[in-house]
Amino acid sequence: TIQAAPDTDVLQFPPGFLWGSATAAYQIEGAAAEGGRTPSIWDTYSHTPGRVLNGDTGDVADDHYHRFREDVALMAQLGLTSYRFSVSWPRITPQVTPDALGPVNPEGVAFYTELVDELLAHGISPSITLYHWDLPQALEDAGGWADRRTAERFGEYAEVVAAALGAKVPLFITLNEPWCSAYLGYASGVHAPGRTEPAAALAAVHHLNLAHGLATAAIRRAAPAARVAITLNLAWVCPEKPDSVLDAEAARRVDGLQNRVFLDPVLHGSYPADVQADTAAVTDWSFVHDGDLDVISAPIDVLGVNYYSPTPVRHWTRERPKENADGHGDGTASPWIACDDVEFPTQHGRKTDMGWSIDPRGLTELLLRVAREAPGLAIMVTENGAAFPDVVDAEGRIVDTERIDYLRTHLAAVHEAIGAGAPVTGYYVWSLLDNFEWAWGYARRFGIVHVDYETQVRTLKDSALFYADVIRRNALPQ
Ligand code: PNW
Repeated sequence: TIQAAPDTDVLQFPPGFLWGSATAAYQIEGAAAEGGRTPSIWDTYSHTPGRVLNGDTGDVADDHYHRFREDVALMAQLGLTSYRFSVSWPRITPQVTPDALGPVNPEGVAFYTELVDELLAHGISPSITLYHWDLPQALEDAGGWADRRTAERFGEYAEVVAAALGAKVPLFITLNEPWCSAYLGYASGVHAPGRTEPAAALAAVHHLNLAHGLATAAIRRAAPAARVAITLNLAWVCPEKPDSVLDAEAARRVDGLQNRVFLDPVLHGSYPADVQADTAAVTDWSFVHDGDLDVISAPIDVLGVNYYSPTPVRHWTRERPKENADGHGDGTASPWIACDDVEFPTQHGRKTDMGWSIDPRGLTELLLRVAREAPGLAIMVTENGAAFPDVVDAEGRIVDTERIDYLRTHLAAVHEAIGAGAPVTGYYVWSLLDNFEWAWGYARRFGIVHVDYETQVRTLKDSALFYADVIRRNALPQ
């Protein structure tokens, strides 16, 4: 007879741990020109030839705008206790200009109200991201995130959403991954709006931080019961040779630009002096006004951490050709400002379909770092997951064993961080559905639920069944 596995083989999660999945408006909604919505920078970018693989756009995406009830039913079937989604700013205030928010669009508010009500009716707790990259195009036309007024209008938009939904929504996340918005949008140009202007990218960093601070104040006013978070894609920076002074210097630079330039103002009310000094030739940082850091450092309730892959770094010397492991240095612009002497060595070993290497230790390390740096602040893993090509068996089942393995090892990493004292209160798989993967269009699939883009039929992958089992047990079976 087979013996039951002893309890010690099971990694139990804390009671009340939130089990979720995450999506973003432009990646799933479609209905780009419906419900009073006006174009965002991602509409413009994806409709510009050569920007997105295969010319894909978010015009239809997963048609979630029309199918959200079916999608919430899927979430309920999986047993999700929370769902993280984003609100599309150009649905809420489609006539926004740099100087005025403009009227609130009742159709936009109605869509998200119906979605929230549907979630609550199924016992699923909504977590709203206010900005997941779909900036109204009219704001970009006036300078976008390089212009301070974008942050001011964002604060007003946040107040509208918080006033409309704050009584029903326990968690508002101001921004998703400002690193991507600033550096991929304004320095390397591989994301919308596709600009390659390092000075604008650093101004964008500050205006995104300011937008977070202004939105935090707005949510406190309009939805005093809600909790406030920001989601950062922090890097687990690994110097190639830990005892090399030059590699350590490369690591400091990358840590500054990706982690500390966002963590320090929010948690400590200051910008890292070394980052300001390193980038002095690019900008004088005069976009930071008196009082801004007080706004930005208003207390938050939760820090959201998105983690996919480690970041190995080393010093680059002109004596050897530079590696292109970050997809840059090949004629396209780099997202790494003032980092000519830094490179990202190619890693060996398993990789996802994005070419991102797999190392769950980074998730444990990042959660523990945040726990040390912000004692007592709750942490959520607001995104973690992997793209892999579909493996379909003879019965048509999607046997995504590699994704299950990725989720299993990363959940074990979260469990380890909790055991070591990190107050992690929830985990969201990226993503619920296959969706518009930005510059990669529909050619990369992150979903635990498969989407057939011809028919819009949704099919649970094996990873969805695995995740449902984890949720049911509130534990990771070994
Ligand atoms: C995140 N990088 O994006 C986003 O929050 C999601 O919308 C996205 O679908 C998911 O991760 C998977 O890509 C990132 O180049 C995009 O380092 C690019 C990078 C990091 C995160």
